[in-house]
Amino acid sequence: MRAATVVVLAALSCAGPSAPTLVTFDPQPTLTVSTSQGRALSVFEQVGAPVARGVNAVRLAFGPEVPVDQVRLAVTPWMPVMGHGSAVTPTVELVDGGFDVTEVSLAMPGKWELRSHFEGALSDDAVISFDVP
Ligand SMILES: [Cu+2]
Repeated sequence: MRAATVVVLAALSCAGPSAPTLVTFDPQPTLTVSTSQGRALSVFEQVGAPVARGVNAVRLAFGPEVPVDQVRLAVTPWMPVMGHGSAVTPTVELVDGGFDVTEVSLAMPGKWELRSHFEGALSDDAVISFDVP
């Protein structure tokens, strides 16, 4: 009986090797935008937490033809109707096949853009629009 208890506790405490982050993204992109250079950029939202007013995270990914490990990304949130950005600069982390963009602070409801600039192995830009409720 004691051995069985130990096994159960071990199973409960094992998060597994593939859970290094608290953020989990949908397996399917919410939308795909075309960059200035005509590349397809897929946008993934968090599971159960689509982009909304407050602090958000998204994953951006190209197809396998783009060597993202040789690309740097900077993201600027922008509210075009009111002509202002966000007080917080998003954090960009390279992940397998794409970029996780966290600390995306969208303080007001309305249309926001994530103005994305890629440089390094490629030089490209994309504008990702969200209607924030
Ligand atoms: Cu505003």
